[in-house]
Amino acid sequence: MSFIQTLRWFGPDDPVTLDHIRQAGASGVVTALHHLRNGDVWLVDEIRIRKKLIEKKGLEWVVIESVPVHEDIKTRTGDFLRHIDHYKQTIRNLGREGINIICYNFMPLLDWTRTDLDYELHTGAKALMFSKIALASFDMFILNRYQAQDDYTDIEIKLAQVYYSKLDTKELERLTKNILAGLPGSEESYSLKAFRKKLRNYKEYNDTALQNNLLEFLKEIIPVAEESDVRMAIHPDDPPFSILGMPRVVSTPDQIETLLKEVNSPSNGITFCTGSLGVRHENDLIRMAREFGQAIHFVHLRNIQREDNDAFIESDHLEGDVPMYEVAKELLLEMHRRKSAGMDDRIPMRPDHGHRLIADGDIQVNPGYTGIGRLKGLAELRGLEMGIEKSFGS
Ligand code: DNO
Repeated sequence: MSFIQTLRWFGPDDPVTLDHIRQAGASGVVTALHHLRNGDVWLVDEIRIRKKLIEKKGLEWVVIESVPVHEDIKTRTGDFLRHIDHYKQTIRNLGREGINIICYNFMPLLDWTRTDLDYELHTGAKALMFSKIALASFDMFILNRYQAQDDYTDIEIKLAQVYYSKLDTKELERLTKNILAGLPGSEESYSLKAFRKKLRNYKEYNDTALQNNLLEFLKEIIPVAEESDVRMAIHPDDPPFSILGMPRVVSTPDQIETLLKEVNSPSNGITFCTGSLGVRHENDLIRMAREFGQAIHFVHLRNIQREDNDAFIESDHLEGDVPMYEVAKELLLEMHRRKSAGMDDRIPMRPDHGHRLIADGDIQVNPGYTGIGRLKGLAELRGLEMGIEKSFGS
């Protein structure tokens, strides 16, 4: 029993091409129509053209990552009803074209966030990292968010002051860009001024208020996904704690349990992203993989090394604080369970992110989405999977 091995592709402009993906040994592609505006309906013709392009290379488009959720839906303001209708139509169109897994997220304003995209590891390879202290100095001294200090401890404030005082203009611009310009896959980017304005929309929001809006959204779209034979797979918050005063809804087992229970359906599930969920040391990933097994429609395998002051470095796939062997074993057992129950058994998996290695530095790749770094991650995970399977006697 094996994962469907996939790699993410950012479309025809991605320097890591479909040919590269095939050479890495993946059979599946994870992509989205990134050229569309957030909120547009994905038309059948456009989906079909993209699908043909992938199939011509002998690959299969197995997961959409992501159909972005419009900000109006997250705050249930403005044009949210129209946007929900559009979202439903996109689900129907994707189902019609036989693409049955949709990854999405419900993070306010920013998708995934890192503060350093060039962190040098002891090997000389480059990794992505997140530092809460760097984020705090951006928050308090660059963004100048009102009452931002209230969200940090005295020690964090002091460390952030020191961090900020050492930044030169270039580093300051880079930090701002890393946070606001949008990492690959985030369909939004902001200037400081625009971001300040948007942030006001979340002033009154705590986690529960945003969770209610997520549940309302799910109640609307999940019946459509069921009819269309589509499985929705919400991606956890990354990082899995509040940043810049914004609420979080998919960071803990309780939050995941609520969203699965309140809208109970085989079409309502999750993307099990070990790198995102693993940042919270109290998240027991082995247990979560077991307990949420049935609802896991898509897997991102990535490792992280937790550092002091809520920082983390994206480590090698098999090294770090995520117990990758045990987690992979649980997920493989889940696929065996599905098979014995006569169900659709194989879960698509992608090695999430890769280091910048060897020739990765020669081309302008999307941060985290290197060719060689991800190929290494995939190869290691493939070996891990084979070892576990052999130990099962399969
Ligand atoms: C980062 C990714 C995110 C993720 C979206 C899902 O590398 O895991 O871009 O795809 O948040 O909607």
